[in-house]
Formats: sequence, structure tokens, C-alpha cells
Amino acid sequence: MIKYIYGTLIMGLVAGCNSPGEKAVSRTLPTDSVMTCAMGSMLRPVDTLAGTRTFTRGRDSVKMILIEGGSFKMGSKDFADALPIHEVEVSSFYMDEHEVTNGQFEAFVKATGYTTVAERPLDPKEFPDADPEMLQAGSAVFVGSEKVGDLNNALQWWAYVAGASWRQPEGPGSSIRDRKNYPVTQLAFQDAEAYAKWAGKRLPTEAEWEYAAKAGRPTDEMYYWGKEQQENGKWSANIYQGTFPIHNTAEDGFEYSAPVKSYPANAYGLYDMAGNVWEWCSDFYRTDYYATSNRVNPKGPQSSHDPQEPGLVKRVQRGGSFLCNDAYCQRYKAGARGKGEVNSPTNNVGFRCVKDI
Ligand SMILES: [Ca+2]
Ligand SMILES: [Ca+2]
Repeated sequence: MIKYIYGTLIMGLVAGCNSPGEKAVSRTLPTDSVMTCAMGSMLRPVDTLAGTRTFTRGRDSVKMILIEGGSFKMGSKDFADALPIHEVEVSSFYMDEHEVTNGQFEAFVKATGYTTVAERPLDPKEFPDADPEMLQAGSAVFVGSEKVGDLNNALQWWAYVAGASWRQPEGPGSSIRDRKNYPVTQLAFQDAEAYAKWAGKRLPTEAEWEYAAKAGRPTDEMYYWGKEQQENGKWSANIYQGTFPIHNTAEDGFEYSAPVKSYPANAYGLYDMAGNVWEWCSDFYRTDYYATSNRVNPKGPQSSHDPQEPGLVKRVQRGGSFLCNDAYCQRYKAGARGKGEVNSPTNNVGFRCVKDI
């Protein structure tokens, strides 16, 4: 019901990504007790928290890592909507070690017959004034641009493509056939929720997501992996190099999304928390939420409000994507927030799930 005004929505998805850099956040060092027991291949199903295993699984095939609860400094001085930096405490939970993949989402669809929002055509009776082209099932695809124009005008590099969906993320002619271990994309918020419910899981709260992404690292670091964008000349996440949006040099190895686990895991054993694809969280998005949020297990405000597009319902997205770089979108940095209109899928947004202990 939203897609015919997709232009506005796409602006909402990406607007606000430009943000001047400031000094890094000063944070305290939270517990790192999970570090020693959750390092990828070192994982063992040993008891740590009164019978709690260090990993588990849901109905799908992804390994879920135990994220031992604790306190941390949530937020970032670099982004107005991530202020004030505030102390937050989260309970222990399990988190998917990587973004949900095309192969995993395919198994869900085969088991349930689920049809995603992008695959559902719109009813012309509901939108008598809309261009019929815009009523076809489809979604937004990054198409780049031949020139650098106003970086606030996202319509230059996004296009509504009829037929684009998780099955063919770039539209007709594209396929996931050889991309089963790539993150699934082109999902609306309700699609991600439906998958999570089927898998016996749920979407993470924004606080859980950030706590897991920061992974107990020193809190004066700009990036989830450290102080420097590159460490020893290597990229630690799949973002965008070159001149956005006309030329992606793909120095990090990937022009678009990468197979999950292509980059090193963080200290908790989680992959691609920064970059690759954005990840839906369960919270409504409000720019001013941090001023009033609960200290213990905050679950977001009761409704959304984005002053840039006040009429739209938005949920939080986290971590940035393969389209983030410092000239355009810095929101892959530690503590940064993102947001998306709930019915506007794109090919750079996916998700991962969590599960209560
Ligand atoms: Ca890249
Ligand atoms: Ca990600």
C-alpha cells in the first residue's frame, strides 16, 4: 500500500546518512566474559550460566551464540539521533551468528508458502491516482548513477523495479540460485518478523543489537572492530570504497553484498554486524528516544517519529550496508542508528534473529 510513493520512502530509507564526523564516543568497558567461550570454531556446548549453553539453534540452520547480558554505554557522539549516550543493561540472549541467508529464507517459504510484501501487487482501487507501473509487485534496487549530484537525492541511485523481490533481488533476470549463502534482502519488516516467528525466534531490540555489536570493546573506538577504518591494510566489513554512487572500487572484495562470514567475527563470534546488509530491529524509530528510554532492556518507543518524514511508520535498522562510506553514509560506525519505512524493501536490507534464554 506504500509502494506507489516509493520515492519518498526511499528517501526516508537513506536520508540522514550524511553526518559530519565528530570525535569518537567515550565508553566504558563492559564484561567480556563471553569472549573466551564464543570464538567461532572454539565453541563448545558447555554450561556457563546455570545450565545455559554457549550456543543453540532455532528451527532454521543458523548457529545462535549466547550473548551474556551486562551493561554498556549505548549511543554515539557522532550522530544526533544516537544521543544522549546512556547506560543500558540487557539480559542474556542468543543471537544468530550471521545474517539470515537466501537459502534459509527459501526453506522458510517452502515450509510455509509465505509471500513477501514485495511479491504482493497493489490494488488499483485503493490507489486510483497512482501510476499503474507503481502498482506492480516489486521493490527498490540500487542502480547507481553516472554522475555525482546532490547526495541528499537518493532517487538518483534507487529505482523501483517491478518483479524485484528476495527471489530476484535486482529484478527480473537476477537470481539467488548461486547466492544461497548471501544475506536475504528485499524484505519488509513484517517479512522478517514472520520468519523469526516461524524459526522460534524474534527480531533483536536495538539495544540488544548494539550491545552484541560492540562486543565489549573499548568504548572510545569509532568502529565496531577498532579505532581505524582499516587494520593492517585490510577491511573488516563490507562497505563501499570509491566515489559514491558512481564508482565502487570494491577494495574490500565485494561491490554488492558478500556471502555471510566473509569478514572476521567480532569478539562474541558474530559476523557482519557492521556492513554487508542493514538489519531490521524490533524497535520503532524515534530520533529523540534515547532521552527517555528505559535503562533495563529497552524495547523502543510506542510509535515512530522521524522529523524528516513524519507521516511514515519506521522501524530501526542497524549496522549499515555495502553502500556505506564516509562521503555518504557513515552509519556503519559504532553506535549509529538507521531506520526504514516498514513496507519498503530494498536490496541492501536484511536481518538476523535472537532468542530468549
Ligand atoms: Ca564492498
Ligand atoms: Ca549487517
